[in-house]
Amino acid sequence: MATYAVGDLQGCLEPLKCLLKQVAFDPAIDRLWLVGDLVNRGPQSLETLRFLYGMRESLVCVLGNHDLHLLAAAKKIERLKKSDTLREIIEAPDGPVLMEWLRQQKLMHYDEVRDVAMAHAGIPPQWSLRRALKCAAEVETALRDDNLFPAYLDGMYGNEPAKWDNDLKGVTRLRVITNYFTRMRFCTAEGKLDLKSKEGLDTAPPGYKPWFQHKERKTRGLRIIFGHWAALEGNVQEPGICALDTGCVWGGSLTLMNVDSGERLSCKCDEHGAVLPSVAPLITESSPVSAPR
Ligand SMILES: [Mn+2]
Repeated sequence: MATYAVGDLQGCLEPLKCLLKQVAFDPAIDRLWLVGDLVNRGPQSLETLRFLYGMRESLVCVLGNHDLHLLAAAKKIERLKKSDTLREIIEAPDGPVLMEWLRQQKLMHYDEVRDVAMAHAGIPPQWSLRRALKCAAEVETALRDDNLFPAYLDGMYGNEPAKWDNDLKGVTRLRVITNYFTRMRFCTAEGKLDLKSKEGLDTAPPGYKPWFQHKERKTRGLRIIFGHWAALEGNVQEPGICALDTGCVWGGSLTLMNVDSGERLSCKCDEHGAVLPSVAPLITESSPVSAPR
């Protein structure tokens, strides 16, 4: 029995299958954690969702910005962009079932036994684990509630307010929480977000840092698995922080990590997010299992 975490799939089903085969993944006993952004931009968004739904009992999944965008587009709350590859899901006969399943997923996962958390973009520095779980639960409740769901999606888009305040109410409050968990890269120590910069660690706007680099970060010591930030290429030298988005859909690779050993396996992809047939998956690196407390 093993537990693995995999980076942003974005509809890249073949690289996922390739990695699961490499570790002889057995859905009956093994577990797969997904950092979110299961769909969009890549070649097989619908097939990816179908595949995952078929093994849903073996999954732990947190939602990413692209997953939420799919739910909003399906409700006609947000229009599809030219680069979106989500129409096939929205128009599929089983689309409603797949999206209903997606809607039940979390914004943040915490494994008490391992003391490991997972969120698509990360956890803002000013939040403790407790606060983060509470905030994630607020959005998860809205997602699952038939009455709150449309209003939540309708109010979800936007970069403001840039910073958390416990006095925030309604969809504004849910929007900030969603931006932290699904879109964050750079922020200030107080958690003020910059949602425009998307490049590497050295491109922080003045006064901003990657969310995990703030010295005062309240989740220091907690292991955190995240995706979303392809420009990091999976390289973060921060104890306990595991970056898994290695840009599969952009001609990078898909990364699978054994949650307990930290061992990583990568599958190289072409610019369409398909497996490069001549390149065998490689064990690329190990990262420390436990962070200093
Ligand atoms: Mn993302």
